[in-house]
Amino acid sequence: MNTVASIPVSAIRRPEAGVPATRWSVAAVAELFELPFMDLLFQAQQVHRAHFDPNEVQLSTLLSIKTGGCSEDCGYCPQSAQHEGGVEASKLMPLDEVLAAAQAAREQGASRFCMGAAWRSPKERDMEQVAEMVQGVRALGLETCMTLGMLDQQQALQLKDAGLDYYNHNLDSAPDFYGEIISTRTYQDRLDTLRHVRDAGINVCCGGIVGLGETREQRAGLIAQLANLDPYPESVPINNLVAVPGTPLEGTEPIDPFEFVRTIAVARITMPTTMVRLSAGREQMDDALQALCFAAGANSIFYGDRLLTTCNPQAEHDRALFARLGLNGQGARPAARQD
Ligand code: SAM
Ligand code: DTB
Ligand code: SF4
Repeated sequence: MNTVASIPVSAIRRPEAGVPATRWSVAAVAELFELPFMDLLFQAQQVHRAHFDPNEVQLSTLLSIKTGGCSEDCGYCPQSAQHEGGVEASKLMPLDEVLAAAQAAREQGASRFCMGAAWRSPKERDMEQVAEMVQGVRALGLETCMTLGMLDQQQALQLKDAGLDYYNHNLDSAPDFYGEIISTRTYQDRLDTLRHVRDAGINVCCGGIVGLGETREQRAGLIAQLANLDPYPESVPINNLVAVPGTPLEGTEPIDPFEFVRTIAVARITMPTTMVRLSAGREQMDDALQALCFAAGANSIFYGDRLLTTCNPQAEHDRALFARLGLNGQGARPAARQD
């Protein structure tokens, strides 16, 4: 079990395949959160530099391929049909429109294209169409990611056969807070989907949201869950709640920005070779706060003017920010995981 007085980088390196993951207790993760801010950032930078070029940030572009009308009741989400004034439901986007968006993303400099659908889980009749999307986007030379809700083993294998590189499915919160936010699917349902994705040989993208009204202990609980997945995810999106009008979480008190940076740093320390993605919520952050997130070990962003249904900073603004910080927007990869 890790303690955090001083963690030698060698002790927290990701274990080789087949070796059980280093276990993180919630208490040990909570101790990281308690560190003085500068000590925490310093430790996170050390871990980051041991595994990555600290000036590289990977760029993923999102596209909502099926928007709104979702049967689930996730309290943060504007796409749930259960919330008043949710976004209008649309049908699955035609392949040519998806490919046009992917091409545009590539031209803007994205290395990964992530397609999201507002589904509880894909229906059998949808699978052929989404498989064609994966094949088409891959043929453009982009990495592919999908987030379609829960998958069974067969569906995960179908996506693997189509060439899917990553599947995004978030744990969202600590197990002891989860029930406050979502009632229509269980924490175990999410873990089962993650197992199916892992067993199919698809890279796992799994993270969560902060600022839902959870405690620091519960943020530590989320990070411990992620870090103890065996192996831990290749990609960990950390979303800051976008409190959308009409959702049950409208009006939620925003989290202290330094606490958000702490969450990034703790994710970096506990999952040294993962891509930590500074995800939803950048539109509400200023440039200085985003720079702190990169200093804390974030090395990926969603790039492009929209997330799924909400706004993201303009690509031009991100390019200017990267230039000011001397960051390269590329397909960053850890040395340990280079193909
Ligand atoms: N329907 C699929 C699912 O839930 O797995 C895929 C799309 S869902 C929108 C993907 C993730 O986006 C959620 O798990 C959540 O972490 C994040 N998300 C959704 N709405 C958000 C919001 N308002 N603020 C921050 N993150 C959000
Ligand atoms: C993730 O963790 N964040 C992205 C992506 N995975 C699919 C989605 C953020 C959605 C923010 C709210 C919206 O735009 O609808
Ligand atoms: Fe549906 Fe996903 Fe939104 Fe939950 S987060 S309501 S499953 S689209």
